Amino acid sequence: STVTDSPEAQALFDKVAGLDNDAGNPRIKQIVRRVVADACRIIEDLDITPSEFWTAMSYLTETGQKNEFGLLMPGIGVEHFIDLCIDAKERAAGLAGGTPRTIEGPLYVAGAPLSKGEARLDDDPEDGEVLIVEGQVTGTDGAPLAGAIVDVWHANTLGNYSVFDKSQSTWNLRRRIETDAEGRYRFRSILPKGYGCPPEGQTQKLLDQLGRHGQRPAHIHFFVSGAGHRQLTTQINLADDPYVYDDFAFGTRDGLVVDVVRVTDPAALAAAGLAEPFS
Ligand code: MBD
Ligand code: FE
Repeated sequence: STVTDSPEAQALFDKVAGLDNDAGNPRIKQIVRRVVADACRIIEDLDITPSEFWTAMSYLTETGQKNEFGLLMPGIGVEHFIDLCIDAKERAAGLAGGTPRTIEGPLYVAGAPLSKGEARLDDDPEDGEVLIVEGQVTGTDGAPLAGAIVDVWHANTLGNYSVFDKSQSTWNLRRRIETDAEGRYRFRSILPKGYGCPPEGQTQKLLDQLGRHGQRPAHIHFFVSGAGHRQLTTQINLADDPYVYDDFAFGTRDGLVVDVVRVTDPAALAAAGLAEPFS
């Protein structure tokens, strides 16, 4: 028998979670009871020493100080695990189909400039390749969705995101685009580079201990929302990136890998209506 399962420990967990009072929030009590009991079971099972315990406390304290919890969770697969849970729930509810969802990540900022049909995302001049993306939003039934909002954000050519990277303008590479009557949208931007964890950060420090890298492939994030529809959180991952199937955040999924088609022939550009890429 284990210490964790002893009446004394179980009574301790109940008391910790306030199960002997009528105040507070029942959901929080349920979660805290479980988190504390499971953490204590780990301490017992893995024979965690006081020294290891305090090392972990320092690690977590510094993770908060450096604002890296949002990066650590995808790095340890927890954010992707939430995708798997949502997938399973939707399957069970008969809600199959549509573009796969994948992780949001820690770098979304609400309130990007909104435009109709198309947008140009690159506010800051950069020595990047011009990128044109176009698409059509439909329901899972395939019917086009007019007036849907495509909220898009991605990194610059150094793999950095505006707002978090203070050297960029506030909304650089972040926009919301409302789909047209056929559910279509398009945008002009620059081809992003993949993101890498800060080399001196807490997430990378843990990844080093696991013998892992902290790189993501080049990718573009999307929230897609339309009246009467569930919001989609997804990304496209660029096929020619060496990390496309080796993402430290486990965000690459079947159906979300896209080829970059490089167009250099002026005639082909004109034929595609891109001789003068829109602004
Ligand atoms: C990113 O750009 C990202 O999308 C995720 C999930 C984690 C870190 C950086
Ligand atoms: Fe990202």
